[in-house]
Amino acid sequence: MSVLTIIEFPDPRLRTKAEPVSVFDAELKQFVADMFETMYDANGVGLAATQVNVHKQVLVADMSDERNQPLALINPRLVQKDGAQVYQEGCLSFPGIYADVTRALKVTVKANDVDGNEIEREFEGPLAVCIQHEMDHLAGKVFVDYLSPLKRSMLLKRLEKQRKQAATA
Ligand code: GNR
Ligand code: NI
Repeated sequence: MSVLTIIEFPDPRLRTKAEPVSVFDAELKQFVADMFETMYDANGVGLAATQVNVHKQVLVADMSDERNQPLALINPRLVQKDGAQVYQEGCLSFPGIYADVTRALKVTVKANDVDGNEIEREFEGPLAVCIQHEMDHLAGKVFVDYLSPLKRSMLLKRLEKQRKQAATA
């Protein structure tokens, strides 16, 4: 097991589109275990493989307070979305930055589990936000892409400022 390095904006590798997984072997299971370890270590509620510079369609999530409901989706495909919700999002690739984003309230996703079985699941509320946020990462998209140019440049300046302060602290 290992904690992997999370890449941060504006690293251009965050724009890479992930490739589908076709081999469901022990190496994949080890990678998923490392992604969970990395997500829990960073106190995140989700993590996409893109964020650890692995460009395969793999995401993990756990929105439970007890951190005991791990969910791993391989090759996730959105098959239905309904309604809308606004949720304040953060991202491990944008430490300390938060912004309201509007997304679907409910999503139905087809995916593979770590053994390669086809699964279909419905997600609603905060977990649906998380799944959409992670699926965006796999497509090379990040949450600030949804903001107005003004709001985005404000937040990105804040990110720069926080980094400079952290460097001299
Ligand atoms: O830890 C995370 N928190 C979060 C909060 C609101 C909406 C989405 C997220 S996902 C984020 C972890 C992360 O960056 N996943 O890509
Ligand atoms: Ni993120």
